[in-house]
This record gives sequence, C-alpha cells and structure tokens, in this order.
Amino acid sequence: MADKNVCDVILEVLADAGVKYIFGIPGGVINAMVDAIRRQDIIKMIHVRHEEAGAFAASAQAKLSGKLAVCMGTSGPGAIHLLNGLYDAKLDRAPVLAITGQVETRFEGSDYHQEVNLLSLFENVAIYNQQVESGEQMPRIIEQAVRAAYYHKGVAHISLPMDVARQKVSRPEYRTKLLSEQPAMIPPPQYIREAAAYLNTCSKITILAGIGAKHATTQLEEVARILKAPIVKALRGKDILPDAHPYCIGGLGLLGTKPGYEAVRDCDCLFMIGTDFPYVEFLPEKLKVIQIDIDGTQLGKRVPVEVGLWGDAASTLAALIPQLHPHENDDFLETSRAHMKTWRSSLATFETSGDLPLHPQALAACISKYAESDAIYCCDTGNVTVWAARNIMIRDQQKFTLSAGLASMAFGMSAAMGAKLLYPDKQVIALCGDGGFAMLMADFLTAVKYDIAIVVVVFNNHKLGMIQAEEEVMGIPEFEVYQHNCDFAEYAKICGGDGLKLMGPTGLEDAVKKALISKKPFILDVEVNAEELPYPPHTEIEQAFGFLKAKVKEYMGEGEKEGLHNRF
Ligand SMILES: Cc1cc2nc3c(=O)[nH]c(=O)nc-3n(C[C@H](O)[C@H](O)[C@H](O)COP(=O)(O)OP(=O)(O)OC[C@H]3O[C@@H](n4cnc5c(N)ncnc54)[C@H](O)[C@@H]3O)c2cc1C
Ligand SMILES: Cc1ncc(C[n+]2csc(CCOP(=O)(O)OP(=O)(O)O)c2C)c(N)n1
Ligand SMILES: [Mg+2]
Repeated sequence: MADKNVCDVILEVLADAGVKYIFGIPGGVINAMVDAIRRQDIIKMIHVRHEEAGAFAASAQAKLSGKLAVCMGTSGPGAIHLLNGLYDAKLDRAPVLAITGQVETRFEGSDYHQEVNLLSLFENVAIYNQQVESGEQMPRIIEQAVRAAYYHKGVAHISLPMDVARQKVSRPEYRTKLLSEQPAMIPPPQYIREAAAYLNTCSKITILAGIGAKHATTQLEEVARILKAPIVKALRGKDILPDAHPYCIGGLGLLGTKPGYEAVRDCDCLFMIGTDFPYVEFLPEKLKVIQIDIDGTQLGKRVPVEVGLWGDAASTLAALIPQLHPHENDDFLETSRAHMKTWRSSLATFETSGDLPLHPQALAACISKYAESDAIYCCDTGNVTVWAARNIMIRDQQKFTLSAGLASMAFGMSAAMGAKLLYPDKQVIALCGDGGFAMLMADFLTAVKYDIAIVVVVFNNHKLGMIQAEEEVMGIPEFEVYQHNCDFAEYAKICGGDGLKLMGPTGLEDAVKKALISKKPFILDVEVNAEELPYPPHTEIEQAFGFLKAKVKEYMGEGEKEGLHNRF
C-alpha cells in the first residue's frame, strides 16, 4: 500500500465500484490522475474534446445502468466545462462522480493560474463536495463520495490539489463492500390498505408511470389489468413499456398524446407510479391522486395526494395487488384505446408521407421501423424530442434516454458515446437537432478515435426549431433561429467516420438501413421540413392567437423569415 499515491487509491475504489470509464481531458493539475489511469488496466480513460461531452456521457451511463459513472477535468476551465453535464445528472438523479484537479495547496487562495474556488462552484450541483487535503484521508473520502453519489442518486465531487494527488497513502487498507442492491421497500400495511380502499372506490383510473417504474413492469401491467386503467408514460419513462402495449396511450404534456391528455383530464383518480412529471398545468386542479415513490420527498410534490406510498414501485404494487378488486367496467379503458387508435392514424399521415421537404415524423418513424429490438436511443433537446416522443415506437428491449430534467441541448451524441461504451453489442442511436448536434460536434472525433460506432441522426431544419415554435406561440416574429450548417455527412467522413446526406424522402429507407448497420461512427444528415410545427396535444386559444399574431407580423415583413427561403 505504501507505494500507492492518492490517485491510485481513487482508481482502486472506483474499480471496486464497477467503474469502467473516466471521461475527461488531461492537463495541468489533473495529470497525476491521468498518469495513474495509465498505470492500471481496469479503468479506461476516454479523452473527450469538451469536458461537457464527458459529463453527458457519464450521466447517460449512470441513467441507463443505475451504476456509478465518472468524469474529470482540470482546475478552472476544465472543471467549469463539466458543469452542464453534471446538472443533467443532478436533475435526472444519476449517480455521477466528478474529479477535478486543483492548484497546489501552497498556492491556494492567491488567485493562482487557473485557480477557481471549486467547492463553491460545485456546491449547488453536488450532493457530496469535498477537497482532499491529505493522503491520510484516503480511501475514506473517495469511498464516501462513491456512496453519496450512488445512494443519494446524484453528483459527488472531489477536488484534488496537485500536490495532494501525488502524496503516498500509508494508511492500512480498510474496505467494506461499497455498494448494495436497492432493498424492496414497502410502505406500512395501513398505507397499502388505505390506497387499495381508495382505488377500489374509483371507476375511471389513469396510471401515470415514469422511469421509477422501470423495474416494475410485470406489476404495472397486472395493476392496469385489474383496474382497467390506461397507462400514460412520463417521457423519461418512455421505455418502461412498449409504445404499442395495449394499455399504453402515450404521454402527457406538450409532447404527449391527445388520449393521454384526455385520460388524465377525465379520470376520477390518477395513480402516479415512479414519476416526477413536472408540468402541473397538465394535472387538473381537482385531480385525486395516489402516488408511489421511493423518495418520500417526492410524494405530493407536484399535486396533493390522497395517499402517498413511500416505497419501491415493484414491491409496493406487489403488496397492493392482492387488495385490489378487479374492475368489471372497462368503458374508460376502451374509450382511451379507441382515442389512441385515432391518434396513431393521425400521426401515420405524416409518418408515411412522401412530401418534400421531408416531414421529421417520417424520418423518426423510419428509424423506429428499422432499429434493432434492443437498440438504445439517446435523444437531444428540441423539436427533435417531440418527434422522438411521438413517432419513435419503443418496443421489446429498447432503451430510451434524454436530458429530461435539465432539457439541455447537446446531450444526444455525447450520451450515445457513453451508452455504446457500456453496451458495445447494442445499436446506439443519437437523435439530434442540427443545433444540439453542432454544439458539441467536435466530439464526433472522440467517437472515431475510440471506434465507438454510434449512429447520429441529425434532423436538419437549419433552425432552432423549438425556439421558432416558442416565438410563434408568444406572437413574436421569427428572429435569430436560423443556423448556418455544413454538410454533416461530409464532416463525418473528414473526421474519419462515415456519413450520408439526404435531401428529402427519396432513398430514406436505404439511407436509414445503411446508417444503422455501419461499423464506423456514422452521421445521417437529413434535411427536414423547417416549418413543421410540434402541435401540442390540445391547443389553447391563447397559443392559437399568438401563432396567428406572429404570422401576421411575418407577413408584414417583420422578423427574419423572408431571408430563410433559400437556406438549403
Ligand atoms: C424538450 C423536452 C420536452 C419535454 N416535454 C415533456 C412532456 O411533454 N412530457 C413529459 O412527460 N416529459 C417531458 N420532458 C421531460 C420532463 O421534463 C421530465 O423530466 C419527465 O417527464 C420526467 O419523467 P419521469 O417522471 O419518468 O422521471 P423523473 O423525473 O426522474 O422521476 C422519476 C421518479 O421515480 C422515482 N423512483 C425512482 N426509482 C423508483 C422506484 N424503484 N420505485 C418508485 N419510485 C422510484 C424517483 O424518486 C422520481 O420521483 C421533456 C424533456 C425535454 C428535453
Ligand atoms: C444548452 C441549451 N441552450 C439553449 C437551450 C434552449 N433550447 C431548447 S430547444 C432549442 C433549439 C434546438 O434546436 P435544434 O437542436 O436544431 O433542434 P430542433 O428544435 O430544430 O429540432 C434551444 C435553443 C437548451 N435547451 N439548452
Ligand atoms: Mg434544428
């Protein structure tokens, strides 16, 4: 033990915790850590081109696996670059450890080169936030950071001054097994009785399930069958059940479906299971709610609840099911199903259209059709999220992840790299807008460098499409949403990957198939209709009015719309 330094011990602990990759950029005061990575062969360093991409990749790994993922950056700029990706992890409750270098302790507090107060910088994002002051604290500090990130589901940060990083660790080794499986937490029997009694009196129950129900699909299906309840999925929970599941009626919110909206509006009880669906404007005021959540602080957070069940979704549902009376009347469910059929056929009009410019819905539907049954989708933020939510039909073992809580652009491709490294045998597809992709496009080079065969699909509308829609709803003319792009397929080839550019519907299926079987990192750059509006499942008068106002202003020559017509 005596010949090991602080960094060696950190890596040993991380290896014990199952960590396989550390994403980051070498340099300055993090070099001792980089050197320690070089001297062992369990954990691999992925040298990204922007620390934010590394933090997103780690966050995606943590979200998809539930296991600890790690990123790092040097003091000052490197650490600052990590922040957005770390906030993504924080808001989606993903266990991520960030290691940052810091200037030597003798220089601290003197505005030294690249000195930034990292503890105050990370204070808000991190659940655990410590500077290592001496080798004597090892391995205690790193073990505690790992526990905090994993058990509290969030970001842990350790700051490592350069001199401390190289200190020898002389403490005798002490180890406990670091991480355990989550226990089957069940609320006390009277809560289960109360919830069952309530649900037994309701006739129109809608289930709103989120990512917290991911490991409870059997129980979820069973409870839906007993209660004859349609299931609406919060977007982060899109992959908990197939989209074509007979009880699933899509999502809720602006990206949701009309049947989802109606089932929540018309039910006499909303049964929320493992979800923190944030948009309270979609939850009617007088709604009666039963809620299950593993985190007691989530119960009643969005809407008041009749009974809050503090427990794990699978085991709580399993305890509840024997006490539920099977509902005889399935009118409510059947109405939802009928509405869903109509909704799906209205979507099919766009999905199967051969119109030029190509409807983004048709691109999403085509990817959905040919993706492998265990493909992983990593979705970016923008209108592209709308097409992913509505026109990608999750099936079989497919997984879906996004920057759900933070809704950050640039998540898609970085997340795909993280996912592909963790699940090398699976097809990993990044669904990106041109804006989100371009934000961190340099990291396509990282995918090429490490041979990470991701498929990046760019829904290229030369616009910040979602912002254009926002402007229109606000009644203001389109302004500063146009984007000058390069040919992203050519860019892919220049980087050493492969790519294909598609101008419209001709050849769409072949292009998608070619992209999906690529053995190299691939960019499929597809021109899609820039005027495609992400209609909400129901339109408020105010929104329609705002839209009309924007159009009139554009007609009168305000805004930049006129300049856009020859952008291709
Ligand atoms: C551009 C954009 C638009 C969006 N629009 C929409 C939209 O229209 N509709 C929509 O739904 N989302 C939308 N989102 C995502 C939205 O912001 C929320 O992040 C998402 O709805 C939350 O999904 P969730 O409830 O499944 O996940 P989370 O917010 O992560 O909540 C999961 C909950 O489950 C609990 N939990 C975890 N494990 C367990 C367990 N074992 N047992 C019980 N409980 C558990 C957690 O404590 C937590 O409370 C959008 C995102 C983007 C980027
Ligand atoms: C980092 C970041 N900056 C700004 C925003 C605000 N924003 C949300 S969607 C969006 C436009 C996304 O454009 P693009 O990636 O081209 O996708 P599109 O909407 O055109 O499909 C913007 C600017 C954000 N969510 N994240
Ligand atoms: Mg765009």
